[in-house]
Amino acid sequence: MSDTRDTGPAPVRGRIPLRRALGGSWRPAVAGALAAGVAIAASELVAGLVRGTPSLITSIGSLVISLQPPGAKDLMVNLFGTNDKVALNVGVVVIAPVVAAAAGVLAARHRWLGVAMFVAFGLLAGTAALRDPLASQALAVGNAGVAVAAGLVALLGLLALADGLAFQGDPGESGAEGESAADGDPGDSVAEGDSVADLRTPEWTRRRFLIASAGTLGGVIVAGGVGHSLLDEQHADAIVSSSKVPAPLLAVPPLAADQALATPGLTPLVMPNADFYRIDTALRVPRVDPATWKLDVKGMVAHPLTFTYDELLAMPLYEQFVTIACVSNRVGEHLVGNALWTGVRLKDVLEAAGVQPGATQIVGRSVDGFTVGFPTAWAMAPEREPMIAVGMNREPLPADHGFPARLIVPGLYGYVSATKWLASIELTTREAVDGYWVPLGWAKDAPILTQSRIDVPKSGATVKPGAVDIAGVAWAPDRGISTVEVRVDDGAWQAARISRPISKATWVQWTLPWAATPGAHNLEVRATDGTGDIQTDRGSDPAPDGARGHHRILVMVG
Ligand SMILES: Nc1nc2c(c(=O)[nH]1)N[C@H]1C(S)=C(S)[C@@H](COP(=O)(O)O)O[C@H]1N2
Ligand SMILES: [Mo]
Repeated sequence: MSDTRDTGPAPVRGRIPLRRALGGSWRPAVAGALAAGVAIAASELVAGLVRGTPSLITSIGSLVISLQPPGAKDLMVNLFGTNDKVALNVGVVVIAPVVAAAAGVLAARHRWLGVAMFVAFGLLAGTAALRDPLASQALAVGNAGVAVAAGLVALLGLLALADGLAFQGDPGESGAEGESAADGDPGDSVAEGDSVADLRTPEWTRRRFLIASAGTLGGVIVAGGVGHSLLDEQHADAIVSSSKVPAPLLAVPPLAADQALATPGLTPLVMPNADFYRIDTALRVPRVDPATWKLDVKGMVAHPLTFTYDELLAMPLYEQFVTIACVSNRVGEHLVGNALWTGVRLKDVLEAAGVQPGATQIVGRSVDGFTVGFPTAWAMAPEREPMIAVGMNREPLPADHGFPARLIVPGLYGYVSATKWLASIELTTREAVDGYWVPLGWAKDAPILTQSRIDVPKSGATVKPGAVDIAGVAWAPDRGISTVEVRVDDGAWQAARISRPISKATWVQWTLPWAATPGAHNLEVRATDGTGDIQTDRGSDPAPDGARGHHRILVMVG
C-alpha cells in the first residue's frame, strides 16, 4: 500500500509518512474511542444527576427503533421483545466508540475532521433526545452539548499526548504535550511528526499516553456506572410512589374449583404480575408521577374531559379477568397472559364526554408517544367491557405494565389496543390516524386469533411410560373457547377436559390423560372458539396480523 485512497486527500510530500499514519494509528484510534466513552459517560452522569434530562444512549436507541423501515418485518418482530432492548443499548455503546476510533484516526491528520464528527454525533444525539416527550427540551440540548464538549476535551487532550509521542524528543519537557499539538493550523499539526524522533518513540512518552488512556477509561467506567445507576434509581422512585387502588364496587367472585386445573407444570390460570409477559417499545419504562399525571379525553367529543389520577380512582371501579396477547407471539410461545384488571369502564368515560357521530376510531396515546387505534364500534359493542385499567391482580398497575393507567380492550391484540402509561384518549376517524405499528407493516384491524399451547410435557422432554397428563392453555378472546382437542402421532382428535371458562375474554386451561407407550411421539393441539371456528393448521408468521397453526411437539417416552 502506498496511497491513502480511503482516508482522505492524497498525501502531500513532507506530510506524515504512511508507515506512521497507518502503523501508528492505534493511538489516535484509542483516543477517539475513549473520547466517545467520555462523551457517553458524561451524558449518562448528567442524566442521572438532573431529573428530566434524557439519557443519550436511550434517546439514540429509541430513534433507531422508530426509524425501522416499513417492511423490515423480522426486525420489528424482534424489537417487540425485551432482550432486544438490551442488545440495542449495548449496540449504541459499542458502535459509538468504533465510529469514534475512526474519527480519532482522521483527527490525527486533520483536527477539524474529528471535531466535525463529534459535533455531528452531538447533533444526532440532540435531535434524538428532543424527540423524547418525557424530557425537557432545554436539558436534552444541554446534555448533547455537554457530551460533545467532554468528548472533544478528551479527544484533543489524548491526541496531543499521542502526537507528543511523535515529536517530543526531550524527556524533561513536561506539561507541554497538551498544547504543542494543538498549536497552529490543525491541518498541519501532525506534519511536524516528520522529525526523526517520530520513528523512535521513547518508552516514557508511550507510557504517559497509556496512563492517560487508562485513567480516562477508569473515569468513563465510574462516571457512566454512577450515571446509569442514578437513572435506575429515578425510575425506582416512581414505582414506590404508586398509590393504593380502591376496591371495586363490583368485585368478581372467587374462582370456583372447576375454573382452574392443577396439573403440575401447567401455566396458572391467573398470571402473577411478576411473571406476566412484557412487550413495549420503551427502552426505559416511563416513570410517571401520579401527582401530576393527567388523562385527556379529546377529539370528536361534545365535552373534552381531563382526569387526574385521584379523579379516575374516584370513578365507579369495575373488575374483570381479561386475557391479553401480543401479535408477535409465535405458535407455542408465551407472549400472552390472563390477569384480573381493575379500572374504569371506557364506556362510562365516553358517555360522559359525548362521542360525536362519525367518530369511528379511538386512539390511545401514551406518555412516551406510543399510539394504538381501534374501532369505536368494537369498544361500544354491548358484549364487551373495555376499560381504563388502574389495577392488575388487585395491585396498582406495575410500572412495567403501564402505571398509572392503561387500556384493556377484550379481543384485540395489545399493539392496537392496550396502551400503557396512558396519556390521552382521542376520538377521531378510522382514516385520520394510524397507530404506531400500522405504518410499520402490521394490520390495522387485529382481533386476537385462536391459539392453543401444550405446556406439559415440555417439548423435547422424556417421560415415563404409562399414565401421563398432557396439559396446556387455549385462548380466543373474546369469542371464547368451546373445545380443545389433542391428537397423538396424527391419530384421531380426542376432546380434552377444559377448565370452566371465566368468560369469553379469558383463556382456558385444558388437560388430557394419555397412556404413553415407549418411543418418540408427536403431540398436537387445536382449539375451537366460541363461534364454532376450528383453529387452522395452516401455519403463518406473526406479521402482519398474528401467527396461525397448531402447536405440535415431540416427546420421548422411555
Ligand atoms: N405505551 C405503550 N403501550 C403498549 C405498548 C408499547 O410499546 N407502548 N405495546 C403494546 C403491546 S405490542 C402489547 S402486546 C401490550 C403488552 O402489555 P404488557 O407488557 O402489559 O403485557 O402492551 C401494549 N401497550
Ligand atoms: Mo404486542
